[in-house]
Amino acid sequence: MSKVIISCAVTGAIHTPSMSPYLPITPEEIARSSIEAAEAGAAIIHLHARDPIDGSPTPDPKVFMQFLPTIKQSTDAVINITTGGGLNMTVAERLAAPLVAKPEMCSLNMGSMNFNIAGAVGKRTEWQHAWEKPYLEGTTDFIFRNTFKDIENITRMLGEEHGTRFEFECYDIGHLYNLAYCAEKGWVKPPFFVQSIFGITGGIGPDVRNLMFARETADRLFGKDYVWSVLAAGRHQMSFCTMAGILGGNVRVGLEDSLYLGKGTMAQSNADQVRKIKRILEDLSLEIATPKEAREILSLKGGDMVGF
Ligand code: KMH
Ligand code: ZN
Repeated sequence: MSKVIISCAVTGAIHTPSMSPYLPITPEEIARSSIEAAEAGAAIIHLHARDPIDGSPTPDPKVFMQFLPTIKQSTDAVINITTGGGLNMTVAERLAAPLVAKPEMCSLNMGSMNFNIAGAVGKRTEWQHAWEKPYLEGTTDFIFRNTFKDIENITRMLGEEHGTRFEFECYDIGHLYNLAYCAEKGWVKPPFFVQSIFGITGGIGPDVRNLMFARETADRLFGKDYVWSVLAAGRHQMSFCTMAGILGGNVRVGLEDSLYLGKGTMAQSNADQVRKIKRILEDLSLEIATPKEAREILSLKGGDMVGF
């Protein structure tokens, strides 16, 4: 059993400011929350950016550059920047910051899909910002675009040209086959960091049999050429990460994927979620990978080989 890589996705583009007072919004909050998460044991920090005024997702490289150097100078964590961006961003917008930052890692979403987070509106009637409710409700009519041409372009523009490696976001079993296609085409090189995602409406559901099938399918398609990680949305986050650890996989937590620490308890920080999964994994006699070990496992280019 190799050591477990803990990723932490600190803010994302799914949850909106009104949903939690603990969601990092400003560059200072994103930087501080990332540093705390790294200090708590996260080897990889997955990052989106937000408009500091209204908390809406932004692709603006200038906003990313207000927190990337601070995180890099304060931790040894691997920085992983989203290419998924926020809902309704064009692919070109989504790539703007990664192309400036040239990070060690980026997310890469392995297929177009419906990406419905309208359920997050729930019974809420009070919203801090006018954009929040329509943003969420609009996702019932939203297609998250990730064509094979998009994927090829991203692997070329970031992978080939800047040595960026990828967290392959696989929301369904078919996305694993899409990754195998990309490997056959030579667009991507092993080891493949496969992030199996459960519980997004539009992707595969959070059923343990799906977790097992994803693991078994990835074994069949990639053999020793992949490193498996798991994230699950909302209330499934910790149980799926625990099962992933037991199955020899790695884990992703963070307020991007769940605002909770446990049933009815909001997470007051990303670090709280990192500490919780670290405690669970260590109680299972699993060891946690350092950023240095994560770089070795994932063949990353090194924390200084970046554009920030
Ligand atoms: N929001 C997560 C379910 C990305 O940023 O490119 C997947 C994700 C995608 O983090
Ligand atoms: Zn993300």
